[in-house]
Amino acid sequence: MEQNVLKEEFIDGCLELTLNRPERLNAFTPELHKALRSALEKAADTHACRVVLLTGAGRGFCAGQDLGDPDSAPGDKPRDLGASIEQFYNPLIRLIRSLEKPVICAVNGVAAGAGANIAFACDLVVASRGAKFIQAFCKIGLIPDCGGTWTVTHLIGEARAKALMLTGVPISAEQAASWGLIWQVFDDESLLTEARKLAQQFATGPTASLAMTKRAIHAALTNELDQQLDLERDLQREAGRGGDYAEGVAAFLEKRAPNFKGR
Ligand code: T3D
Repeated sequence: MEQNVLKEEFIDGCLELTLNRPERLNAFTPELHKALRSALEKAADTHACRVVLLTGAGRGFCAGQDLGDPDSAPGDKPRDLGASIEQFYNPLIRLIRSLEKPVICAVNGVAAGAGANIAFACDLVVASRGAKFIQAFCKIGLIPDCGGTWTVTHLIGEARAKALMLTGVPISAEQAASWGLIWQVFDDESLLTEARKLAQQFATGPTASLAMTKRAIHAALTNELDQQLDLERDLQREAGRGGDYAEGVAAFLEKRAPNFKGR
């Protein structure tokens, strides 16, 4: 079994997770899936963890499923890919989306197949100028997974989603940002520093209300305006009962920085 396929570092409220199979462009094996799942579950259960930062080791972010993994290769009897999605990829995307703290993805290089769509499932995606995004699935006779057909279509619309997914054409980080697929592009050397700055902002932020904002934005993708207005009322009520609201207002009135506890 490979060692250390996921690097985990907890610094000042931020759990930094680095996919660590650089020789395979951080492609997913069952071991990597299990390690990432367990780290994210721990993040969910740990109040002191206020933000997660996901990135990749080496020159790539993630090339999706490891196509050379002996358990993944098509054999005489076709492997049940639906089972792989059910066991690994879908729970991962659900975990990222439902995590009650921001998940930042720092895409440090190529993001292909599931690697691209895992990035798009995160809350804030920043990328290095040299990164590219590839819906590689069509090149190997598969369909886009990890919620990509949903996320990408919502983010950039049907025409562009179809073009990316039916052709597998790579797009640059700049193009992804200009289309609204990701948040910001940084020079390769400064990506991690900038992503960590963003993480520090969240690590001292009003985590509970940020989680509610995340929930409301997700709900907006399917709600009618009336439902959304009701949801905002309910979540604002909840936010107003939290200690961070009282602290935020006190800090404003006292002209000082707030000391949010994330509650
Ligand atoms: O199976 C299931 O469970 C269902 C779920 C599927 C989800 C999926 O993600 S399906 C899509 C899988 N991913 C791909 O199809 C992408 C395959 N990779 C590529 O197309 C290219 O590697 C890239 C475009 C990502 C990067 O190209 P390039 O030229 O920068 O690098 P490279 O030389 O192709 O790759 C470097 C090494 O990484 C190379 O190994 P080597 O020759 O140096 O020993 C290459 O084989 C390896 N590598 C890259 N991607 C994968 C991989 N090894 C295993 N699996 C990979 N996905």
